[in-house]
Formats: sequence, structure tokens, C-alpha cells
Amino acid sequence: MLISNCLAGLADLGFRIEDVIEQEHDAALGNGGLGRLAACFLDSLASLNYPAWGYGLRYRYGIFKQEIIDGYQVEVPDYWLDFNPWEFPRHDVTVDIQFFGHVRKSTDENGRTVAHWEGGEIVKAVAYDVPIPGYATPSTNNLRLWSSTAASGEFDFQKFNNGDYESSVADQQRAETISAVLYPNDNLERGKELRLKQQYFWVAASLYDIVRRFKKSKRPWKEFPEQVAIQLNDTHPTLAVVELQRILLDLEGLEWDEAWNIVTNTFGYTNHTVLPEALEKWSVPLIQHLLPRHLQIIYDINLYFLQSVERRFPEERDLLGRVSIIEESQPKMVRMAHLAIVGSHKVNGVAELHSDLIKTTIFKDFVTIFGPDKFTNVTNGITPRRWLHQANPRLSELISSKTGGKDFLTDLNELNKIELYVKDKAFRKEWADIKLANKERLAKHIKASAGVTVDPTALFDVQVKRIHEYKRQQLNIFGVIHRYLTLKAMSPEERKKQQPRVSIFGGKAAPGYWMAKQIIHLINSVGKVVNNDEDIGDLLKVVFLEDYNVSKAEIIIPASDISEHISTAGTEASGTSNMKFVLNGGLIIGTCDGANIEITREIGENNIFLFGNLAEDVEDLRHAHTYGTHEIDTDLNRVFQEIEKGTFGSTQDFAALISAVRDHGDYYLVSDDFHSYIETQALVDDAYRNQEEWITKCITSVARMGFFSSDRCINEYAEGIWNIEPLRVEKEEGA
Ligand code: 8GP
Repeated sequence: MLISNCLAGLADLGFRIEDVIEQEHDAALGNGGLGRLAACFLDSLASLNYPAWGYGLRYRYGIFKQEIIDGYQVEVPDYWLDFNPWEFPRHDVTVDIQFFGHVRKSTDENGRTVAHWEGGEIVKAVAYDVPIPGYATPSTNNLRLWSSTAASGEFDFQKFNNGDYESSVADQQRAETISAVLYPNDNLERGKELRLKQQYFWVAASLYDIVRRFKKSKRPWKEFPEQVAIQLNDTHPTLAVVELQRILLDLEGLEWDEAWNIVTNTFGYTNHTVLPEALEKWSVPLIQHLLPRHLQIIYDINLYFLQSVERRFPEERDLLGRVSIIEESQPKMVRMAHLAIVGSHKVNGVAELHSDLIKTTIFKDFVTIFGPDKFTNVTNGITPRRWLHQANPRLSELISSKTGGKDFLTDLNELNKIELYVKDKAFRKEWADIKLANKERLAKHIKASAGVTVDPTALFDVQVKRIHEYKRQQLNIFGVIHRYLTLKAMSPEERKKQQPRVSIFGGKAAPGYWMAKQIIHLINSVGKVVNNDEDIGDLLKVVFLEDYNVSKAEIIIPASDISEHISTAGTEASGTSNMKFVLNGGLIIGTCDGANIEITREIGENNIFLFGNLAEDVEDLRHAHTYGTHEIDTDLNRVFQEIEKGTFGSTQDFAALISAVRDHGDYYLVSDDFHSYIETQALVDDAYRNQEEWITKCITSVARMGFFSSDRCINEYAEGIWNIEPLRVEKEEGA
């Protein structure tokens, strides 16, 4: 009813809904899976009626827009805020945030030492609220984003009038810089001062907000953890642990132990990666300079923690150094993951394998110290509202016609009812028609954006995600070259028997990540040759779709036949696009990594194409590369030789991609997995040729995907970590 009113209203004004929707920018607030997971969680929290808030920064320039020029990635600014009707500026909700300065100590009337953080600079945080409406419930939650501005007001007119133009805008600009840019790295950490400023700004404003709300209730402080649960989404907000301790000690006058008890019972910490280059560390001198009082508190937290460890493990001298929050390097560093673990009552990973790995590798010592119960797993999930109902409306409609309504959108396990129709001819026909229509839509998009004509009946093979060596887009493109060479070597008769395939890539490389950018360049260079080779025709097309984002994912994912989740085993914490692809009736080729393992368990191993070495073998293989002889797979060598011949243009650009495998230890085990990858891709071709069997696999898989709803995931957090219950907000009469 409401939608038809909107449509009619727009038509009256002379607009089409499609054109209006086109105007909407994607929120540029995240880099990849970590941010998108948070967005799915917000949807689930509201839909399940949990009274929750999201907090973040209102980046003026979110992640860059990617253009592909001559095969290379070029970054251009994304002015996503120029048109954003979804946010409400709250100039009435502001917080003053302090930086720099010094600490003065005094003694109060009870002889207690009190710390005063004085001087320095103040920046103002202004709230912008983004409503998060739940699905099929009146409950609407809030995402509060903070924007930075000068504390002194808009503009120093005094200085301006005195002719000091530059200085009059300098303060304002410096303050605004804090929320200006989203650092575009995914799974990589670089210790930039501005980023630390961002983290504290975000955390301090959010905690002030939370504490202000709690204090209005007039409850005693000891009830704080019963009333408030704060989840640290990776280590980026970990300073919140220190900030809450500071508020309780310095501003509220609590004793250390009482305050620390409140802090640790309030926080939970989710780890999203085991990659060492992504684990955050901040230099002690930098924190000392920017947040002098916080550094003192960090040292105190560490002291009490290490003392307790020493008491319990007096023999283990090395243990103290390993678990210390301070790394004794030059300069000394604060290990944020250690601080997050010590400051939280629960620590979780995001898929079973990942949660096991953190317990046995990077956080092993903490399991010894705190016991295994502090560590848990919450396997990631996705919201079916966006990733099925919105992205694939016809499939959603078909499912709803067989499951008896739309209940599956709030209880995804209802999907299993469609397994009853796996042999139903009409159902299967409609299923196949929907997939073809989705592929036709993507083919149109490919033509419009990349200028390549693809046949919608070919097998669509998709890898869309951030470009990273550990995600191994290089393995995929080497495989594509191998396919090309194999086709080229065939007679025209033989070629006719081959399964046509379109290899579709998409994803952004961090601007400073040179290798990732070379991977993009190689993909585009291969496309240029293959797509114009008349011997090959429609048998193989290679497409790189520029500027992969959520809106494009909604077009790409429903059109996939096979998608690639091929990270080196043990490196992809979970992955969430793997879930999205399967939920949309596509099969996956993948390694035994992240959530692929649980997807296999749910849908059955006949319905997934697994290959490659296992996580438990990775260490030995790497060791063998470094200390033994490293034989490169012969097929892969052939691929390298072809690249080196110049078949795909400038050999110079691609030399580093080859030598990473051949000469520098092949850290991501591309060569070790290549043979098994190629063989498994051949199995995919065979399976796809038998369309009857293929559709059966797809329907069966979708039917068994109920577990991967972010609703399940949020219920697990609510029960196992936050100890909260739903609170449904009822609609007011007449509203
Ligand atoms: C990502 C993981 O790489 C991905 O497997 C997972 O699905 C996603 O988080 C959601 O859990 N992790 C990160 O993006 C990450 O750890 N980034 C920060 C360290 C910078």
C-alpha cells in the first residue's frame, strides 16, 4: 500500500522510481567484509527488536571510487555525502573531545591521588543520526555517526577581520580533518597519527553518549554492565576500554578494582583476522603525546594484569613478555588486541576454524591465562532482507510461494521447505528462468560498464571482493590464462565441446598496495587479449567490473553460477560473500577456509567444489619453500612463460607477481594449490554441463542455508555475550 502510494506520488511529479533509486549513493563507510557485516548486524538488531545503537565516524570522504584507466586502477574521490537524505544532523548533540595536554596529580580530602588531564586542544563531535528500521516491526534503531568540527564554532571572524585569513580557517580545517577520510586498507594496519586521533574521537564521543544515557537512569555504577554491553568490532575502538576506566576513576571517583570490574564486564571483543599485518599496534610515544592520561592507564592495566599472571605462572618468565600489552620494541608499542582481550569478558572469532585458530595461535597464551571459556565462536551471517529479498526479488517471490509466505525472511530455516520441490518441474523451470534473467541483467551491466559482450548462457564465474594476495585473485587469473592456453591448443572441433565461461572480477585494491594493483592490471590485460581472440569467441571472456560496491553486488551476486572463495587455508577469517552467493542459488569453488567449512557442513559436500591444502599443512609448506626446494607446478610454469613472452603486454609489470611465487617463498601457496584448483575447475565445467544435476545442487544448497542468517548470529551475541533480550517498541495508536 505504502509503496504504491510512493509510486503514484512520484509519477504525479513526473519521476520514475528507478531513476530516483539510481540517485542514491552507497554509504561509503566501510572497506569490505568487516563493515558490511556491521551493516547486516544493524539490520538484524532492529528486526529482532534488540535495543541497540551503532556508533561510527561520518567520513566526509569514504572509500574512494575506483576507475579503470588503461587497465590500471585509478582512485577518485567519492562525494557520497553530497546527496544523503538518510541522515539527520543533530546539532543539539555534541561532545567536546580533548587531545594532547598533560596530566596533573593532586590529593583529595580522603588522601586519594586524583589525575587531572589538562590543556591541549578541544575538537567538537557533532552527531548525525541514521535511522535503522527493522523489517516487519515498528522498532527502529539508530546509527550515530560523529563528525568533527572546531570547538570554537564555525569560523574565527575576529582573526578574519584582522586580515589573518589563513589562520582563521586553519583551526577549523584541522578539526574537520579528523572525520575527513576513511583509511582504505582492508586487513592491513598502518600506524598513522590521524587514525589514532580518529579512533579516540569516535570512542570518546560514543562513550560520553552511552554514559550520559546511563546516568539519566540514576542507577548505581555497579549496574552499568547489566544495562550496557559494548562490542568491540575488531580492535579499532579498543581505546574505549581505557576511556571508560578513565571516566570511572578520574571523573566519577570510583576505586580501580571496582571500575575495572565494570569495564571488563561491559566489553566484548570480536577478532576478524589472524593476519599479522592487520593486528593493530600504536607507538607508546605517539599515545603519550596524543593521550597522556590514557597511556598511564594502559600502563596500570598492564601492570596489574602482568602481576596476576606472574603470581599464577611464576616459572614462566617468557610468558609475561609474550602477553604484555606493551611490546618491548624500539619504540615500544601498545598491542591493541592484547588490550582488547584483557579488557573484555568474552573474545570471539567469526567462523569455527578462525575461532579455533585464534585460540591455538595468536591468542594461545591468553587461553592458558583466562581459561577456554572466555573464548568463543560466533559464525558470521548475512541479512536475508537485503541479500535475498532486495537483491533477488523474483527468487524471493518463488521461495515465498513454496514456503507459505514471507516468514523465511525472519526465520531463514524456513528455507528448508523448498527442498520438497527439488524435483518439481514447474518450480525448477521457474528457478532456471530467474537465474537466466539475473544473468541477462548482469550481461547488460557488463556491456554498459566494461564494453564486453557476454553470452548469458555461458557459465558465469565470479570473484568479487577486496583485492588481496591472501584472497588469491592471482590464482584465479593464472587459472584463466591456463584455460586460455588449453583452448588455444585445441582443434576447432575439440573447442566446440568445451563449456563457455565468463570470468568476472571486481574489487578495490588499497591505493598503497602495489601488488594488488598489479593483479588488477594483469586481469585487465588478459581480458584485452582473450576477449578479442577470434579463435576463442564466446568460449572465454574475462571482465573486470570497476568500482565494486554493495549496489553492484546486488546485481552481480544473483547472476553467479560459480563464485570463487579461494584464500590460502587459514587466512580468511570467515568471508560473508560466500554465504550471499549460495543463498542466491550459485555454487561455490573454495578452499577449506573460514565459513566455507561450515557452508559445506550445512549444504553437503556434493554441493560445493573444495580444493587445495588444509590450514594445518600451511606452516610445513611454507617452511619447505624457505628451507627446501620449491618445485613450481608445470602448468603454472607454462602460464608464467606465456606472461613472460609478452602475450599480455608489458612483462615488467607482472614480473613481481611471478617472482612472489617462484623466487620469494610463495607465501600464499599459489603453486601448491594450482593443480588441485585447475582440476576442480574442470569438475565445475563437467557439473555445469549437466544442468539437471546442477539445478538440483543449487536448490538443495539454498534450502540448507538457514544457519547463515545474521539473525541467528545476533541472537548468539545477545545470549552468549551481551545477556540482553528483545524489547519490542509498539506502534502508537494512529501512527
Ligand atoms: C574481515 C575478514 O577478512 C573476513 O573474512 C570476514 O568475513 C569479515 O572481516 C567479517 O568478519 N576482516 C577484516 O576486514 C579485518 O580484520 N580488518 C581489520 C583489520 C583491519
